[in-house]
Parts: sequence; C-alpha cells; structure tokens
Amino acid sequence: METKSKGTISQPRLYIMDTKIFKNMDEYEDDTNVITKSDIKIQEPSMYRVLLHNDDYTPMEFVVDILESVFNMRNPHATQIMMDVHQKGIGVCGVYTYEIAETKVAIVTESARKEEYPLKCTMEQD
Ligand code: TYC
Repeated sequence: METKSKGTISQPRLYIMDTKIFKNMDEYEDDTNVITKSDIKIQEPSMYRVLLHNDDYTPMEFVVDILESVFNMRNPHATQIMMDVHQKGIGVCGVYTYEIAETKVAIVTESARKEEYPLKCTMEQD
C-alpha cells in the first residue's frame, strides 16, 4: 500500500504481519511447512591445524617468539610447544578456519625467510 501526500514522493509502508518464516509464499497457509528451529541446519566451517616442523637451524628463541606473537601463546606454553616440536619433529600450533590458518602459515613463513631461517609451517584439515 502506498500513501501519497501533495508534492512529495513517499515510500510504501512496510508491515510485519507475522513472525513465522515460510519456505515460500505458497506455503503460507500450510502450517506443516512452517520452518521450525529444528529444520534449520547450520553448516559448521571445516577447521585446519597449523603445524610447525622441526629443523636444525632455526633458533629456539625465534620459534618461541613466533608462537607468542602469531599464535597468542604465553611464554611457558610457547616454550613447551617449541620443545615438543624440537623433540618429536612436528607439533600443532592451533586450529583455525581456512583463511585464518592460511594467513598464519604465510606470516610464519615470511618472518622466518626474512631472517633466512628454514622454519617450515604447514596446515592440514582437522
Ligand atoms: N631444532 C631447533 C634447534 O635446535 C629448534 C626448533 C624448534 C626449530 C622447533 C624449529 O619448529 C621448530 N635450534
């Protein structure tokens, strides 16, 4: 419905008549097709583990700095993860959505290359 007053163009008014959500307007009259909360499926994003790999050249302190600055770890945890990677060869730094994991891998790799360290950081689906 559109209301008009002299000399001005007015917008149609909007009325919210019902708070129910319908799949389409044909189903408006059919209560069995009302979408209920249990019908709504939420697709969770796939998650990715970011991994650090051991090598013989990257200084331990550099790895701890990376774990603190890129993966928001406090020093004792960062030191523990670094030692884990050092002893076992590989370790998980965190689990993130695709773009966040990809960004962290890029930041770690670029920071290491800038210092000419061979530190390897990869990601894999959780
Ligand atoms: N092994 C390295 C050293 O002894 C330290 C290190 C730890 C390197 C973890 C990489 O992901 C790494 N200096």
